[in-house]
Parts: sequence; C-alpha cells; structure tokens
Amino acid sequence: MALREAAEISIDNGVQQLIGKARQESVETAFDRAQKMSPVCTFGSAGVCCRLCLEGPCRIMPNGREPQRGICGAGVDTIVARNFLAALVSGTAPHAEHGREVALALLATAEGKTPFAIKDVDKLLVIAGELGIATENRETSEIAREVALKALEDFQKQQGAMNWVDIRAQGKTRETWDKLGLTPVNAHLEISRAVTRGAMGCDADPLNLLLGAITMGLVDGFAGLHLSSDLQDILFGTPRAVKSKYCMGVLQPRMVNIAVHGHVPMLSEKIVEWAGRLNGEAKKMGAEGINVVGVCCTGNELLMRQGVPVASSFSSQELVIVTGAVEAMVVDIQCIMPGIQKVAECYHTNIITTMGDVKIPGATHVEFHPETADHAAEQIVRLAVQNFTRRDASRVAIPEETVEAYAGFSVEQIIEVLAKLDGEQPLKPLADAIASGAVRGVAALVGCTNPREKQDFGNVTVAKELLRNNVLVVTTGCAAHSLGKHGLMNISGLDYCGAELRNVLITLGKAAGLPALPPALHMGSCVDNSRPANLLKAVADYLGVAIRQLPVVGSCPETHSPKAMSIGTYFIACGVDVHVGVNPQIGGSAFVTAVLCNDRSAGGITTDEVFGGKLIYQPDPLQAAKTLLDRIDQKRAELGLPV
Ligand code: CUV
Ligand code: SF4
Repeated sequence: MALREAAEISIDNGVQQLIGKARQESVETAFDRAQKMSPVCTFGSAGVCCRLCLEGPCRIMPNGREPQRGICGAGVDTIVARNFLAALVSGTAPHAEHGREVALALLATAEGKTPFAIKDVDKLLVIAGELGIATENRETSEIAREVALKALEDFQKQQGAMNWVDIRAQGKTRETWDKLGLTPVNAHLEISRAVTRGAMGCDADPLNLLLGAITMGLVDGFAGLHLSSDLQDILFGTPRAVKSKYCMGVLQPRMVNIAVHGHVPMLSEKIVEWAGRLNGEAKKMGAEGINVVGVCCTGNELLMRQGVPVASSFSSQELVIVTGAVEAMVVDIQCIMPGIQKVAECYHTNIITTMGDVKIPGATHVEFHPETADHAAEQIVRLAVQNFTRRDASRVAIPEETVEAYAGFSVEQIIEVLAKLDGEQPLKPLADAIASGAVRGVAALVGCTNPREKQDFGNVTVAKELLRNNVLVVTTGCAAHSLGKHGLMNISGLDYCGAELRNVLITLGKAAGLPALPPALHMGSCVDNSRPANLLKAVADYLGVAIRQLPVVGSCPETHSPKAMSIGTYFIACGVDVHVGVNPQIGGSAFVTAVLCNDRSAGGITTDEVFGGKLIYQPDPLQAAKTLLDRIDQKRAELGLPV
C-alpha cells in the first residue's frame, strides 16, 4: 500500500519533515496506521452495530435489507441513538473526572495538605459569592474549602440542580432544560443513569435516548467545563494575555526537553516549577538547561497561564518524540495515544505516566497526587535530566520553524480590554460592533486534530473563511494549535480578516496597548470552552436575549474525540449550531439524523426547534463556513440586525 504523501497528512511543514524522518527510521505513527485501517467498516461508520450484550454483536443492514432488527428486537433508530448516548458518556465522564480531581485538589489545598497555593483570591471571592458562601472576615482557606465542598456536591447531591448549573447557566436558556426535566442533578448520578438507560433491555425510545444525550452534554458543560475552569483559575490563576510560540521548533537542540501531555494542570504546573529549580542539574549534565514544551490540552493550560511554548496537537504527538530530542514525555490523562511508547522505544525518550488509572505497558510510572506533587515532579524532572546523556546526537532533527502567538484571552482579560473603551458598560463596544455588523458574528473554533484528516487544514480553512467574512473567532483545544501554528494568533494574521473586523481588532488592541488583537482569540483548553460559553452568556444578558438568539456558531472541523461531541452537545443545548467535519457516526438512522441535524421533512421534533441549536456534519471546510455564515445571517435577521 502506498503511504499518503506528507503534504496530504499535514499542512504543517515541521510535521511533514518529521513524517519523512519517522518513515526513514521505520517508525510507525498514527498517520500511517490510519491508512492501514482503511477502508473503514461501513456498519460502525453508520452507527448501526451493537455489541451491548452477548446475544450480539448485531448489525442492521442498509437500504431495508434483512436483518432490520437486533436479536432483542432493537431497531436501527434505537441502536444508533444508544451508540450516540454511549459516545457522549465516554466523552463526558473524563471531563467530569477532570472537574472532580481539581475540586479534590482545591479541598486538599484549602486544608493545607498540598504544596499549591490559592493564586487568584479575587476569583475565589467572586465564585464564593455566586455560590452563596459568606466571605466577610473569613480566612481564604476557609472560603476555598467551602467552595471545594460545593463543587463536590455536584457529584453527590440527590435533589435539585447542580450548583454549577445554578451559577453558570443563563436563566432564559435553562428554562427549556428545566421544563423538559433535563437539568442534571449531579454528574455521577447522571452518568450512571445514562449508562443504565443505554444498557441492553433498558431505554428503547430513540427520542428519549437523545434527550438523555442532551443531559450528558449539560453534565459535560457544567461539571466538566465550568467547574474545572473556575477551580483551576482559583488555584493557578486566571489567564491574561501572554506571548509565546508554536510548532515543533520550540524544542531546543541543546537543552533537556520535557514534553508535558494530557489535561490536568496540577501536574504540568509543578513540572514547570521543578524544571526551573533543577536547571543547574541539567547544566551539570552538559545541557544548556531545561525546556518544557506543551502537547494537547495540558499544553494549552500551560500556554494560557505561563506562556509555555506548544510543540504539538493531538494527531502529531508521536512525532514530537521522532525529533530524537525529547528526554521525557510526561502524561497524565486523556488523549494520550498508547502508540507513544512504541515510538519512544525507537529513541531514548522516557514516557512517564503519572495517574493510577492511566498506565502504558513499558512506560515508567511515577504516581502523582496533589498532596505529594513536589516529590513526584522533582523525581520526574530528575529522570528527564539523567536521560540527557542517552540522547543520540546523530538522530536529532528538530524542524526549525516556530510561529509567534498571543494567547491567554480569558473572559476577564477580554472584558478588561473592552473596559478601556467603556468603563461603565464594557460589553457595549462588543455588542455595538455585532449590532452594526462590523462583527458579523462570533465563532468558536474548537476540538482536535485527527490522524485520518489532513492536519490543520480543516481548522485553518474554516477559520480563515469566517475571518474574511468579519466573524470574530475564538478558539480552544487542538484547533487553537492549528490556528496558532498558521499565524492566526499573531498580528500578521490580521491580513486574513475582513476590513471591518480588522478595524475592530485594531481598536481593541490599541486600547490594550498592543498594535492589535490577534484575529483568533485563544481562550484555552477543551474544558475552557466554559470561557466562550461565559462570554456568550454575558453578551446575551447584556442584550436581554437568550443565547439561542445570538449570531454565534461553533465549529469542530477535525475532531477525533467523543469529548468534543459532549462539548458540542452542551452548546447545542444552549442554542448554538455546532459544525463537525468528521463523521459523527449517526448516519444509519434517518430519525437520529433528523433530530440532531434539523431535518424537519420527517415531521418530527428537532434540537433546533427545542433548543435553538443543531449539529451540522460537513467534511468540506469551505462549504461548512458558508453554512455557518448563513446561520449567522439568519440569526442576525431574526434579531432585526442588518445582514
Ligand atoms: Ni482536550 S479532546 S485532541 S487534547 S482538543 Fe486536543 Fe484537547 Fe481534542 Fe484531546
Ligand atoms: Fe443485539 Fe440487542 Fe444485544 Fe444489541 S442489545 S447486541 S441489538 S441483542
């Protein structure tokens, strides 16, 4: 089988070079494995295969051919809806675990049991106030403890709604969820319910299953995204504008390179700290120091708060190791390809796993707990430093290119910039720009990269097309890596913007003391999709409308992860259309497709009708951008704004 040309695999030059190096050195990566996996199974692609019980596996034939029912009698709509719900459970649970881990870390920190401190006391006080916790004349630690306990209630309470729904949902938007009984009570209860209703012999009503999927989306939104971002900001600080760099070229040829990969910032923050402390040790080993680089979402977290440079998004994670210059890749949870260990065995790289629930055979395991964070981080950084002597200089090849990028655009940072224009009503300049059409709408470019897809192509193409049409772009996750690598997070990227949007970005940038704001505003990791959600809520509240009325859209051109589907479902439930560029595996059921993608010809109910948002599946990025622009214009027209 002829392998895909490097140019077909990624539009990132550095990645292309490393594909060549990997192949030359007979190292297999996900990009080549993806090709071996083709053609894909048509049953799985359509979502019509069921292996929920030992009567099966069962699969439904296309075009009405037999069999049309599983052995238990489940029809295709039930099977596809159940599989969709199962995907959302596997997307939501890891995000909820993320939130719970951070809540436990905050509790332990408040009780003085960890080496972490509370960095953003102001934010702690704001959130405590929102939760109804008294703050006057009280110790910070006491308040933090109560905030952490309130967060943990969102995994325990048996009645009412999650606390984070109460403090973060828009009233007008939440009404619909309450009316339909979809508002989550606690994350664990809802995840357990969803697993149960999707089990063999339980819920067989496809519409009811899809409503269950909406609740999973809400659990992801509130327990995964909002709760995680809020508590992480309290512990590690709320991001502010920072300048940093993207691309494989951020690896340093003469330094000890540590790549941190995964999701939870507890570990990575400590690695950065200890890399600084042990710099001298690295020099003793003949290196120029220690260089920490980010991969995937933990890379986003470190970039946002510390300005740590970013080496790679999801799909090219193995290629970071192929540079031959990485002493250690330290991972915590989520989006870690098991394949990194096999690749590491071809070089001197030490893969270090850190969580009891996420191990890889052959990797070194250094258990990390917030309580013993210093000990673990020191041990990990020392392992990396010692490994420097094993580096084989003849196998080192780091692609040179790096791209400058501004990141750190928390809502707080954006409001601070806007307040320079209107101190009384900071949202007014943004709302006015939207109303006049200078900003035609807002799009969140989110999600992953996927080894089956041409890396960065979909993310960058959708973003450029929207920018050209004066849509303000905010971004998170690995999509942000794509935009950063291709210049959309620095000032030169303004060239891609329509004239009106460019003027707005220049005006805002000048207010912030910069030549301009970058065209794509980096708001953080995947759990930080809470930030665009908060921005939408703020704008909608300012205008006195529901979020579903705003001319805003989400786009996830290159996703691979069920987590992205859960996040997308949260936004659909809020009333925002979400585009995916990769097959969401629901095509086998006309009913499920109609409900989620708003096909009203069948006469049934759709998410668009009920919530104001729908799923758009469109592999072609230019076509997708056009569809998104049409939707923005439609919502503008409905609001009475010029189109
Ligand atoms: Ni959570 S979920 S590949 S790291 S964005 Fe990156 Fe982001 Fe997708 Fe994973
Ligand atoms: Fe087959 Fe029904 Fe069992 Fe699924 S649940 S494997 S459709 S018998």
